[in-house]
Amino acid sequence: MDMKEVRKLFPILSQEVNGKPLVYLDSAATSQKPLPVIEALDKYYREYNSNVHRGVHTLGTKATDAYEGAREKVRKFINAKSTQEIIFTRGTTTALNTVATSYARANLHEGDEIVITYMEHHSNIIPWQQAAKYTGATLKYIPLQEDGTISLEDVEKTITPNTKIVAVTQVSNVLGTINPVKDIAKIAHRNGAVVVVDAAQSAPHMKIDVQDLDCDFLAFSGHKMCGPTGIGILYGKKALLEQMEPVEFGGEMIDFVGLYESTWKELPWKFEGGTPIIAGAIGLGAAIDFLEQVGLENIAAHEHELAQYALEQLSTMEGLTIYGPKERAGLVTFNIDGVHPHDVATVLDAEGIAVRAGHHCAQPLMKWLNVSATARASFYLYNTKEDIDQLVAALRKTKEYFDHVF
Ligand code: 7TS
Repeated sequence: MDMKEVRKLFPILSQEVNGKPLVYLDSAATSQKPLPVIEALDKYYREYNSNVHRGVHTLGTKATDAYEGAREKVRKFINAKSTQEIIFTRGTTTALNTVATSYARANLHEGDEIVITYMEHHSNIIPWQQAAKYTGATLKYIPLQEDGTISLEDVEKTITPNTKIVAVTQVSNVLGTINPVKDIAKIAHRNGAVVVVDAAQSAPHMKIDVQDLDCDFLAFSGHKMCGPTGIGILYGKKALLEQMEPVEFGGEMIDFVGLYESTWKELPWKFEGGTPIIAGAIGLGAAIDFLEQVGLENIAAHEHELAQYALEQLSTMEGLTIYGPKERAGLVTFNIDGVHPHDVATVLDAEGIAVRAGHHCAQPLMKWLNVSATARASFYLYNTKEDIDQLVAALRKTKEYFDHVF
């Protein structure tokens, strides 16, 4: 599918903001939604809204089929062996917390190590800090090289036979760094550790094969990949999920409830307490169909071209610092000398351009970069080179304005 045609499927993009055509460059925070996803949600609520796994009535059966059908789409999307390994969660944050609460607390002890990197999102830092506090384990960081990548040498040095968990992002939401997760998994496994992959910024943009990566757990969010908010995925190897205790207890997740003891349903439902995220899962299923129709390879190639074009254009601007390596995913994080990124984002907004400014939920990385905040432009399948031209022109204007005024 031609990307110009793909863009037309996103109704929100054809509006004006502050009198200018909207240029949406904040997809790393959340992506926009295409018509097939909006229509799938609309159809569910109009035609077969019902709770799942309970009644035998027709709408209930339709909703259950759609909900479980979405699970199979996710399974195929990441090439998991079984739908029992696919747990619907509220998002990446909930998925990572499930592993840190259930797996880590039961399996870690004093003297054990949890290894993460300096480029993690807070969602892949704080659950491990908490797990370390609870179990007496130590949290260790794989250092970054000057360009914002990690070297396998440093991975080898940081992971030891005491390491029980290695949790790493596949793509940095700030630097755009793409981490060698498969190699990291090999090193972790050689030392007897399990590997948790934060795929929040990779699953929307590149083909993921959990069997090829050989990761033990993997987490991602629907809302960053054209799906609705409030739905995400925890993938886990069946053997590990089977030995884990649920985190939430209540309806839907039980097999038998006695007065003082209860037993759980089999996987994956033992981790899905309460009425599940039915519309969210159906919307995510539609998003996966859509992304696969466009082709993950095409999306990755398109974004690579945009990122390289943006780097080329922005590196011609004096007084602009770009963070992260040259070979990167589809986002560019930067600062203009002497201008606070919030001011940059405010001026860009007046031009109809949406970028993110702040610490991007990565304060340890901000510390490493020696900044308090940055601006970030992030791209997705609907962005164009013209969007980047608009960004560059608006940034030149911003710079001239602040050079002139201050
Ligand atoms: N991990 C990474 C790498 C992320 O980029 C994000 C969200 C999360 C985890 C958390 O995902 P959630 O869906 O559970 O919130 N990242 C961003 C961002 O970069 N700007 O806004 C949200």
